[in-house]
Amino acid sequence: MDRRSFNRRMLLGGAAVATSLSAAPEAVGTTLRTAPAGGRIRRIRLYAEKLSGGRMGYGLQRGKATVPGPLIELTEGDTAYVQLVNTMDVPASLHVHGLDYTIHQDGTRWSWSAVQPGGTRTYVWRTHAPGRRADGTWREGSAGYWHYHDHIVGSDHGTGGVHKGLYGPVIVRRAGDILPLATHTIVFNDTSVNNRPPHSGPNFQAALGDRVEFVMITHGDLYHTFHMHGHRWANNRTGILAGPDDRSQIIDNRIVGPGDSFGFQVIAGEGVGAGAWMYHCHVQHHSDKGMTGLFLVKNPNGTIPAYEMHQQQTQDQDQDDDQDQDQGQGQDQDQGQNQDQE
Ligand SMILES: [Cu+2]
Repeated sequence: MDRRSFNRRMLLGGAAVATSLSAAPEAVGTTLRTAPAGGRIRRIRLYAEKLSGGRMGYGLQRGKATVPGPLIELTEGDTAYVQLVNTMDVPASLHVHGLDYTIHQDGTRWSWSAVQPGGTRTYVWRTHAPGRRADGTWREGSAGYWHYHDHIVGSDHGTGGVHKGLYGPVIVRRAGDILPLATHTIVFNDTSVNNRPPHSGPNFQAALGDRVEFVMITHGDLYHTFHMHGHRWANNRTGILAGPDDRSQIIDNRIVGPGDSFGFQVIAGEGVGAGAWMYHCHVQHHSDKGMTGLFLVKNPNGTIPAYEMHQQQTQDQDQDDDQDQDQGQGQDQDQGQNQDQE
């Protein structure tokens, strides 16, 4: 063995040893995927549809609407042409937070940007990178965890549409942002999570060590505190520390109110291991009412410590509660928020 290959082997061996000391390492040699440069044109069609149980939802295909609606993922510099097809018998719209749009894309009755029953309308959402203004001040970029929702159904503020499920997540990334393996959306809407029956999740599955992203949105009339067990994140734009000098506060609980949205990434089970990790609203009478779900982190052999107890408890509650058969029993309900909208 020559000197050079010897050194390389030592380096690789050293890295492997160092990594194995942490409980849930990302794979050695894994190259993190990052957001590409922006500037793309994205064409997305969204269908607004009536769903069972009095719900309404947005979907990427006719007959496939979900609550929450599909994730729309952009990079700063991208432009999205979002065509809304209203299959319902009432006017509806699309109003987005955080992005750039003209008054004619506002999605309100006053801006004439609602969509009549059976009609379609294309909303143009633009995004921009940060930069210096002509006056020397710094202009923020569009990057962030945002959301869209109806602004028409039931009232001039879309109170009925939002209440019934017409909402969804938007992520605008900055070029170079770290991309997760999966993204899940949690919406506190009054005392429901994602308009589901109480005590029925949604639950989200991951393998130990996966990089998982959560988008957390709040709607309705109530304030909440979002808490996740066993995991923490940085209270900044990405939820990730930029480096050793990043002074962002590290939290595992965040107060949220109607119209709020934020997001973060975790390494599933990092430092704590696999398990049925709860997330819930920490306002006690909200969590007791069922604003709770599970982040199911699997061991390599597929086991999820403490999951059996939760399943048993859920069955007990299902027998106690009035039976809402509409949305199933809430187990393994990954909302599948990882679609590609190309
Ligand atoms: Cu709450």
